[in-house]
Amino acid sequence: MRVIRFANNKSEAMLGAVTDNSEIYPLPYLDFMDLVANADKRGITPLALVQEFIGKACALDVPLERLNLLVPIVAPEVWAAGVTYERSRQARDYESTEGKMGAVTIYDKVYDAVRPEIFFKSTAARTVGPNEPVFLRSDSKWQIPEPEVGLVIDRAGRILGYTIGNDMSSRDIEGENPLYLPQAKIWKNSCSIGPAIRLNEAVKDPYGFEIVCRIFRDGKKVVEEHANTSQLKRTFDELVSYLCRDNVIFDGTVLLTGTCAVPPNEFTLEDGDRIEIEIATIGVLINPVKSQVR
Ligand code: DO4
Ligand code: MG
Repeated sequence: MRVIRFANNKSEAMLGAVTDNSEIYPLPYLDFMDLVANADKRGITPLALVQEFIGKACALDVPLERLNLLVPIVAPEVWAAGVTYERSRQARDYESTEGKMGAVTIYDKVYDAVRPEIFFKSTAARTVGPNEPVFLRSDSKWQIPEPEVGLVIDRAGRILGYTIGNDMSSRDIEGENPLYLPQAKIWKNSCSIGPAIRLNEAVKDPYGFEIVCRIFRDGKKVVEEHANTSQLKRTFDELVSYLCRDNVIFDGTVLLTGTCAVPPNEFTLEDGDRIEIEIATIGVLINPVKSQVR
C-alpha cells in the first residue's frame, strides 16, 4: 500500500491510497502525518486504517499516470546520510583526488567509522515533487542526481514509510573542498522526493529495494545505473538513531539514505535532461532538469 498526494480538478491537494492492484482511493486526511495521527489515536497502524477505509469506499476511475501528483509529504526538513555504499565512497575518492586514487581520504574514513555522515539537505521550499524541475547550479560544471531511498520519520524517529529521493549534487564543488558540502548539496530545487510513500508495514524487506536511475537527453537514454539496498553499509535504524540523537526532529522529516548509483565520471547533467528514478514497489520519480534563470 502506497500513499500519494495529488491535485484534484479544483487544484486542491488530496491524499490518496494506491493498492498493490493500482486502485486509487481518495483518503479523508489532510496529509500523511494526519493519517498517521488518526491511526495512532485509534491504536492501529496506518496500513490498518487505510485498509479499513478503502473497504467501504469507491476507487477513482482514473489511472495513476493521469493524476497530477504532488510531493507526497511537505517535509519540514530533509536530511541525508553520505558514503553509506561502497559506490559512493569510490565516486567521492575519485572527485576529491582528481582521479589519482590511492591515499586514504576522509570518505574512506567515514565509510569505516562507527559514526555515519549525516548532513542537512533541504527544506520544504527547496524540495520539489514528481514532474517538477530540479535546477542546475550556475557555478558548477559537474552535476549529477543521487538516487536514494528516503525514510519518512516522525519526531520520535519512527520509520513510517519509504519514498524515493534525489540528492542533487555538484561533484566539482564538493571535490574542490569537502567544506563546501552545503554548497554542493543545497540550492533552489536541489532535492526531489516522491512519487509515493510506501507504508512501513507494507514493506517486507527494506534491504531488498532495487533502485534504477535513468537519464534521458534529446529523447535518448544516456545513463542507466542499477543498485540495491542490500549493498548498504549501515542499517536504516542506525542512520535514524544518529540523526535523532540530541536533536530536534519534526514530524514528517525525510532522511535520504545515501547514493549507490553514480553515473560515469565523465557525465554531467544538462538543461533539458530528464531523470527517472525507479523503485518498483514505490514508483518512478521523474524530474526534468533546468538551468536556473538568473
Ligand atoms: O560526502 C558527501 C555526500 C555523500 C552523499 O550524498 C551520498 O553518499 O549519497
Ligand atoms: Mg547523497
